[in-house]
This record gives sequence, structure tokens and C-alpha cells, in this order.
Amino acid sequence: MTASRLLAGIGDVGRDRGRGGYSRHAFDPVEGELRTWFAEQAGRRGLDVETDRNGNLWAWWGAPGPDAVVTGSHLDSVPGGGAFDGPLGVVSALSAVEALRDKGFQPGKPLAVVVFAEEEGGRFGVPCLGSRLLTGSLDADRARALRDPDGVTLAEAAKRAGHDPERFGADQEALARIGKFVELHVEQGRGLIDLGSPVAVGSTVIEHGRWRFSFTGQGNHAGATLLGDRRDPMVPAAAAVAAARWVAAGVDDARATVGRLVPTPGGTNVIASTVDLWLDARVPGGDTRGLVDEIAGAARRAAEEEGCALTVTEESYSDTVRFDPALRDELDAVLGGVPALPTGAGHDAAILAGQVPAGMLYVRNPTGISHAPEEFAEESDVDEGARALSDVLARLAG
Ligand code: HGY
Ligand code: MN
Ligand code: MN
Repeated sequence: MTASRLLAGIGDVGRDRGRGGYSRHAFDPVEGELRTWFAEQAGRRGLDVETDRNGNLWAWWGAPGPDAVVTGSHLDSVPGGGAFDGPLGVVSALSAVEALRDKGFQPGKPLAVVVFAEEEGGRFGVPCLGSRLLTGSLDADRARALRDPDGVTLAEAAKRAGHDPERFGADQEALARIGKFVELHVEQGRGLIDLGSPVAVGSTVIEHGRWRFSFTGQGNHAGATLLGDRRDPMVPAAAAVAAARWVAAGVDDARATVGRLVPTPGGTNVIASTVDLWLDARVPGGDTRGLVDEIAGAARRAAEEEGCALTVTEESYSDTVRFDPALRDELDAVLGGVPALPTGAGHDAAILAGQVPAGMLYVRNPTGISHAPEEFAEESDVDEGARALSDVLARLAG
């Protein structure tokens, strides 16, 4: 079955009627449906599926073993996300395995398709949760205590979904099995449009992180409270949102985004008592933390003026990643001179890159839009991508 048809098979799973696009989050019923779908599709292709201690799914062609060639991505989405970010890498891997089996290919090494848990951090706030736990780059106790917007902890949610959160933690055994990891992913910017190529090889992932800004003031009545008597946290929060833009505009190629802002209690006729917002900041080869400090400085000044308190907490940070040069050369040798593409998007491959040879393939997205319903890839490019991945797997596992 082609990758496009496999993708169409989950086209109705997790549609978000309110936001548009898809909302598929770690350990929620929708994601559970996707896990079941994956296990079924992997089983039909002769793969043996297991779930590791961190809730990541591994579908093995042959017995798990050392020097394995591993490919895959994630099935969760951002709230209201596109259909391709994550699932494209998973369906392309399944389709590539099927194509190899149909040709009678026999892997000379263990081969696995992996689905990492909560790559987007869309529910519990920390991106690449499953791969960070696997590699030990996220403390298991901190992970268990992460809360979703409804206050449910990751431990509770994982348990309800049938996992044992007490097992969360670095998995050296699983990591040691990985000889090489290659993730195929939809392009999330305009890189491949401008390069006129359906497929590219990943070169770098820029440094990026997430910071929580918590403003505290005094809840009060919108009508009975004179301006001079207010300590309205929404005012410095608005200054922080504006500062994210004007500070980043002054730093070469910097990106700073506030996509999530939550006032409490959130009434139309109520001055908020607190406002939380999350800053996503990324500076290619630059000083992301320095940028955040400058934004935080502007937010602090605005908070003081309004008689509000502000705490800023770093919730995740990933340094710049350069993918393994030798693996990149192998990908180049197989794909014959496709472009090399840097990306501003984080990926599980970038988390693994710190510990195993990791690389990425990208498939053209003619809209250049991602993390939104308009995210797209033409069927011909999707199938081109799956073919490229199949050739790569044959080369690496041959
Ligand atoms: O946010 C990112 O860069 C990725 O899509 N998780
Ligand atoms: Mn994403
Ligand atoms: Mn992704």
C-alpha cells in the first residue's frame, strides 16, 4: 500500500472540528486509536510490535538486536495541527518496509519502525517527551509530574492508557540497539519549494526552547475597579507578546512566538488574577537564551509598572544539532545529490543525534505551512519520499 493511502486511512482520526486540523495528544483516546492502527498495520507487514518503558512503539522486522537500522517518527500532533507532521514519517516507513518485503529483500541487520510518544509536547508541554525519556535527557520524576491543561499528570494519563509510569526513564538497552536512525518528515517551511526538489536530506536543527512566563496581579471587577487601582497581569503579558516580536526582529534570523496564553479565571468582565504564557524561541547559531533574557527584561519592566509579579521558567531547551556526517554521506550516496536542508523545527531524530548516528529526509510541502490544517504534501512527492526511504533502508540494512 502506498504511503498516501496509508495516511488516508487515518484521515478521520482525531479531526478537531473546533480548531480545524487534528488534535492527537499523548495517551488520550485518539492517540490510543492511532497506536492500535499502527500495531495492526505493522503486524500486516510481518513486524513484531512492542512498547518500550517510555510508551514508544517499536515494530521489529526480525528479532531486536544490535546495530539495528531504525526509522519512524511520531503520530501525535500540535493542537489543530496538520495531517503530515509526524504521521508522514510513520506511513512512509510502513510503506517502505512493505515495498522491500514485496521485492524479497532480507535485512542483514535488525530493522525497526519506531513511533515516539508526545513529540509535539502538545499535551504535557515538553517536546520529544518519548525520545528525551529514552535518551535520559528528561528526568523521569519531572516527566511524571508534568500536567496537562486540565491538571492531569503525565503519570495519571499514562496509567489510564495502560502504561506503567514508574518504568519511565533512560533506556540504555533500547538505545544500544540502534545502529542508525533515519526519520522522514514533511518539510515545515519553504525550503524544498524554493529548491524545486521533492526530497532533501537534513543537515541541521537550530537550537530552540520553551519558557513559561507567569504574571500575577489582583483579580477584580472590570467595571468597578478604576485603572489606578488595578494590578492587571494581562497588561505586562501583552507587553511580553509584543516584546517577543520586536526583540526577535532585532536579532538576525531569530524566531520568537507566543502561541499559548492562559488568563485565570478568564472571564470577560473579570480582571485576571494570573496570566500564563509560553514563549517558543529559536535563534539559528545564535544565543537563544540571550534573546529570552531580553524579552523577559521587557516583560519584567512592564510587570513592575503594573504592580504585578513575574516568574520565568525554562521548560525545555535543545542545542543546535548537526546530523551525523557519515550517515548524511550514505543518504546522499543513495539519493544522488538531493539538497541538504537545515530546519527550524525540532524532531526526535535531533534528540537521538546526541547518542546515535541520526539523519533525516524531508518531503516537499508546497504550502510551506505546518502546525496548521493547510500543511500538505502532493501524493507524488509523498510516494517519492517513501521510495527514497525504501532505498535508504535497503542500503543501510542490506
Ligand atoms: O516544535 C517543533 O519544532 C516540532 O514540530 N515539535
Ligand atoms: Mn511538529
Ligand atoms: Mn514532527
